[in-house]
Amino acid sequence: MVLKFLDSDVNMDDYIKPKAYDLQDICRRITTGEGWVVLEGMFSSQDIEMAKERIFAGKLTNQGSFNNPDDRHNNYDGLKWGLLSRGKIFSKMAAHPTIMEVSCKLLGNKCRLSSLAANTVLPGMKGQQPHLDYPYYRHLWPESEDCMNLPPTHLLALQIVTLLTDFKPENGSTAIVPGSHINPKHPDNPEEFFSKAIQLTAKAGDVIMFAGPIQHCAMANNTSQIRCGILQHMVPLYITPFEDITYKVEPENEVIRQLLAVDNPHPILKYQRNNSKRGSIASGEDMDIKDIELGR
Ligand SMILES: O=C(O)CCC(=O)C(=O)O
Repeated sequence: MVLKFLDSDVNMDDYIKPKAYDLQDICRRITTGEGWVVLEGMFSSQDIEMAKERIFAGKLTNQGSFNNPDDRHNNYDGLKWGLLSRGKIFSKMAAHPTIMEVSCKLLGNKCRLSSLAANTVLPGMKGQQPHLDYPYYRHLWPESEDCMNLPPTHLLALQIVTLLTDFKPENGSTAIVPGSHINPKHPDNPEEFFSKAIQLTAKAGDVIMFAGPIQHCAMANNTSQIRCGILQHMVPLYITPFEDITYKVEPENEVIRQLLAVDNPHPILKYQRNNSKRGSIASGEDMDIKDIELGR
């Protein structure tokens, strides 16, 4: 397929600030408020066109295979992963200064990208299993009840959806349960989820942000047009990213370096065994004076 736009057509400097932008209010609404916000008009129609033609070049096949009960929503057919290696436009979108500002405020100044995927709900497609986002998967946590009850201001993930088409209830816009990120619980009972959920409405070029532990899912598309958004999952530097996003990606600039955590020194090698000696620590055989203690 011949693309209309090349990487050289991407302008990394013409970012648009969303309408009525108030950083403090956005952060309050995502954490102690209802858990979500819509930021209007952040991407031009040309940026959207560039992203769409790359997402729809080739087949829409999800290469994931996720089998944990809390992870099965990732088997959804509309998901296309590895966007950073599919064109510069995706780096531009992920590095939007407003996305970075809100992410840094909520997750720390060195927060990183955890995953960048597109989610398309084709006409006639069913919705996704209601879920919470990584790392709020039960198999990653102690088994005790309420173990995920961090204060809502201590977020471990922010989900950012950049809309490439309008989102409305008829075409499968995201459903969320307002306030469910405060004392997070998995939506094991779909009936309860659907009775409390609202569906978000926003336009192509807008950005939806919500707290990772909020109950949510993509819904069924009952129209004849596609519904598509980019899912940008951001986490603090100390969380292992969900997706391996670094392969084949050359950081374009400092912001992309931050997103990929290229300069993160951890884990640091602090102690190195002398290779010639293979004793075990338990047996005390490793007390070789030649072992190297590495500096701080
Ligand atoms: O596409 C959407 O509306 C939400 C997608 C989502 O929640 C996910 O894949 O984790």
